[in-house]
This record gives sequence, C-alpha cells and structure tokens, in this order.
Amino acid sequence: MKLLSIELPVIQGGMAWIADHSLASAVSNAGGLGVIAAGNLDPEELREEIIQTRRLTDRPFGVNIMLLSPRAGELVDIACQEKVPVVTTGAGNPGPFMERFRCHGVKVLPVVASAGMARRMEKLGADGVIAEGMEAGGHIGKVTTMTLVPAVADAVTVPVVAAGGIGDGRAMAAAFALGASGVQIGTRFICTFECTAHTKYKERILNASELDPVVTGSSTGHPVRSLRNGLTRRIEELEREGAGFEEIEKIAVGALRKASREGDVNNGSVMAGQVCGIIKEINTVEELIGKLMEEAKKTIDSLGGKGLW
Ligand code: TUI
Repeated sequence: MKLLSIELPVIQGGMAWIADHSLASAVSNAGGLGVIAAGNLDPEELREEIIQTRRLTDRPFGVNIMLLSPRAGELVDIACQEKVPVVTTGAGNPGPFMERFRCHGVKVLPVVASAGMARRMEKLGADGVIAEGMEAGGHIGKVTTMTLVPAVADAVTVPVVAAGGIGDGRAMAAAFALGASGVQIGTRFICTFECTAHTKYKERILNASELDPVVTGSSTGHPVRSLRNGLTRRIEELEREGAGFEEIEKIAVGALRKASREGDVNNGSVMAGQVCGIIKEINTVEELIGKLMEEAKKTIDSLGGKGLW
C-alpha cells in the first residue's frame, strides 16, 4: 500500500490488552502494518511498547488510540512525540486530535461506522479510513461490512480499509470487490504464536462457532461483541433489569484484561468477531499472512467460476 509504505495490504487490528510489540513487530516484519494497541495503557507504558517494537522491526508500524480511554489525549501526545508512522483510532471521533497528528507527520486512519462519518473524517484530513462492519469483535457500530464498505468507498476519495469479519483470503478478495484497498484483521491475528494473549483466550476462539459471539451493552449505547460466557449472561440479566451504563461498566471494567492476560475466559470479556467460526489453527504471523495473500489471489482468479452458471 503506497500510503503506508507497506508491502502487503494487511493492517492488524489494534486490540486493547492483546496487540503489543510482539504481535505488531511480527506483522510489520511479515510485510503488513503491525499496530500497538494503546488501549488503556499508561502513556509511559505506550512509549515503552513503541521502543520495543522499534527494537524488533525497522518497518512501518502503527498505534491504535481507543478514544473511550480517559487518557486518549496523553496517548496521542506520546504517539506524536515518538513520531509513529501511522495512527488508527477507534470507538469515537478523533477530530480534536487531527491537527496534532498533522503537525507531527503522523498518518491517521480513523475507524468509521458510517459513510457520513467517513466524509467528516476526510474533510478533517484523514489519510484513509477503516470501514469496520458490525461482524467485528469488541466495540461495534450498526452496519455490516458488506453494506458499509461500498457506502464508504462511494463517499470518500482517500483509501478505504475494510474490517469486520475478515479472517481469510476469500474475505480479503470480497473486501477488494467491495471497493477496499486493504483489510484490517483482528480476531484472526489472536490465533498466532506471536500474539501474547492467554492460551485459554486463543482456545476459546478456536472452539467457537460463528454463533458464539454475542452483543451486550446495546441498551447503554456501547455495544460490545464477545464470546458467550458467564460474563455476557450476567450483563444480559442486568440489561433485562434495566441497569444503566454505569452499573454495567462496573462489571465490564477490567474484564478484557481478566480474559486476555489472566485467562479467566468465563468471568472475563473474550472479545472476538463472528469470523471465529472459521478459525481452526494457530499459525505464525508469517505463515498466516502468506496463506491470506495466496488464498486472496486464488479467489480473485476463480471469481464466479464455480460452475453455477
Ligand atoms: O474500537 C473498536 N473496537 C474496540 S475498542 C475496545 S476497548 C473497550 N473496552 C471496554 C468497553 C468498550 C471498549 C474493544 N473493541 N473498533 C473501532 C470502532 N469504532 N468500531 C466502531 C467504531 C465507531 C463507532 C461510532 C467509531 C466512531 C463512532 O462514532 C463516533 C462519533 O462520535 O460519531
């Protein structure tokens, strides 16, 4: 991708508590764009992750700023001071930070959940946009990848990256057909050796069908997709009883860390996209990216050629 100076059109999702220097450097070394999740890190922890990533790769990488973080502004400052090549943003409007990114020469790709937001981001100077459909894991919007990507591609002139539900080369080919120049992949990268998430988290994804990820929190305006477990059942019960955002937030806070770092996949939040239904093995990042590219090419070469007509 010319914009990002990367060899292959694969961006790794900036998954909080999961995407650290180990995964990010492996993806960049394999020719994609590795992304460190700033998530809820302290600013100095983020700086350390950036330094570690630079020790492991001399290729471009990114930092994801999760805009719900109360410390988002400080994390933006660290990304700018460290002159990271690319920032992706999620779960909010990065408008207030766009000027700072521009001043420091940081390329910005906001995640958008609608064509309107994509248009606003382009006007504010975004270098590209990531159109993330609601098949994705974690914090999600309302529109599917199949509908969102072409709508966003029609709405802007900057490059569009498709995300949500992309876990193999067939889905990559589909994303290109919908008008995307590249893909962002999250859940599939969790099932790699270089990903430092707890083994139990990876096993839950490997054993999940496409029906296991459920959405909780819709009643509070903060819908999150994660694998059905004790935690999602408790949240569903609270929502049925009419609990508000604060009450649900109390049991959700720290839940992602509990699952991804401590391996408590029953009481923690196992955020994952619907694509987990087709994930069957753990691979090295290099092996996975090689398979994705090969399958995408094969799919494009045989498009529509399966004997139906
Ligand atoms: O950000 C994500 N996915 C995430 S963030 C996250 S961490 C978390 N932890 C606990 C509770 C909640 C989150 C886990 N997963 N994806 C990017 C994304 N952004 N998807 C959808 C959006 C989005 C939605 C609406 C971005 C902007 C938006 O509207 C902003 C506005 O102000 O109009």
